[in-house]
Amino acid sequence: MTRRFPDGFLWGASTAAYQIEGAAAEDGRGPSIWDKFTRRPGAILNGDNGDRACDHYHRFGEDVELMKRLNLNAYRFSISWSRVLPYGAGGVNKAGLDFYDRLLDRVAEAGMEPWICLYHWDLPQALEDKDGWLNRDVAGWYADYAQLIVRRLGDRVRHFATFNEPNVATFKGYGDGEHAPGIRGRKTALQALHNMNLAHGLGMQAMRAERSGLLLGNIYNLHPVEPATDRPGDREAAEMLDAMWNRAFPDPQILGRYPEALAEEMTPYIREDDFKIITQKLDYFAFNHYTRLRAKHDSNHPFGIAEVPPPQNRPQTAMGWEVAPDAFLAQLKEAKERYGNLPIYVTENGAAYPDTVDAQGRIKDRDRIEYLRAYLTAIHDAIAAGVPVKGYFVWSLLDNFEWALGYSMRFGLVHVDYDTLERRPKDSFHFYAECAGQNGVDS
Ligand code: IFM
Repeated sequence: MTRRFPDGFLWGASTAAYQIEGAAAEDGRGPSIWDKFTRRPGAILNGDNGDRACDHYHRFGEDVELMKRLNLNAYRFSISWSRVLPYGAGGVNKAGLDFYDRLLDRVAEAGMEPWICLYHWDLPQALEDKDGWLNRDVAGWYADYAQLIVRRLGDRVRHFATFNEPNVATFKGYGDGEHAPGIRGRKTALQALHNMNLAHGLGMQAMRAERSGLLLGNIYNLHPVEPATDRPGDREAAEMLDAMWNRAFPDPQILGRYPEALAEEMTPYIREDDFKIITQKLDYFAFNHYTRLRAKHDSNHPFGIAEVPPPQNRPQTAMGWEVAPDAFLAQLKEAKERYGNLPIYVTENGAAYPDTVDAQGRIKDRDRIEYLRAYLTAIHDAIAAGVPVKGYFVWSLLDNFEWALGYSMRFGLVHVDYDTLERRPKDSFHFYAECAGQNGVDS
């Protein structure tokens, strides 16, 4: 049976600059924190980096053609801040802006609506050299950058998102140190978190001052959390993970307060009127979702948390993430209940599996197809239950650089041969093209 989605539903794909663009030192791009972090011995699996990635910078025309074949009506990508502002502030790199012009023109020709995310984790290294997200001034630098992008690209783009998964950028970048810039600490994570919230608020104000009629939001990262056992330590760890992972950004930005588990500890960072800046009206509620999380107590972690893998009898992806469409449905319902009746967009969802190219050159990624089918069915169920889901963006169009895991994890609908850079649609590509084409999922 085909479950049809409401008319006008958005079928998209998401990517991120550092993960696909490559051309790291071309046409005046400045280094970002990921260019530096990937040089740290042991930081990235196999010593991989994004210098060349999928070479999307030169092959974007071919990639937009692939999106056309997918029947997409939306494409979400991020801007590399250091490509347009090599020093983070001042000194605009015209060649960098020109690249995004060319990309947007192609996206428009292909009949897709562009969604721009301003920050997908790649802070200019020049700003990190001034303490990056630990320096309150970063909020102003970010707002200037946001304004520049809207000034230059806002005539062709309506949807802008201030951040992608700010929780990951702070807690992995400045908390457990597994992501750039690789800082480990509790206070550093909290300081970065507050400064990122401030940047969101100032960025929203700057974009609205620059242009009217934009549709603005932030892209959260929401995953229901369970304690690994009933022990008090594990319950506390789950509560803290829920606060940090799920609530630390949408709560202040929409509800005007930090979650209870963090509230007291946040007070040293909050100045008078900060919440007036942070709590801006959002035009949509966007979030990324992949799985359900389990937490236990770990005294070596800055926040006392260790993530626990799913029980062995549960299906899981190559990332070790449980396939749990029931958790997704619960998350969709909770988003509506907790944050009000904003239009909801799922801006990332997908799965990594160890794909292989067979002798006929085909990639039979049945697991990924079944994952997508189950998660799209959950969206259909959510809509039937009154949750206003307006669009879905698969992660990802292409296999790409999966941060600390380098190129070992393949999330794409399109296989990328990292030696030749040849793109090869997987079976899931055809599945998703059919869903987008018929505005529905067969289940
Ligand atoms: O690759 C990432 C992406 O950059 C952010 N969301 C999760 C994806 C898979 O880990």
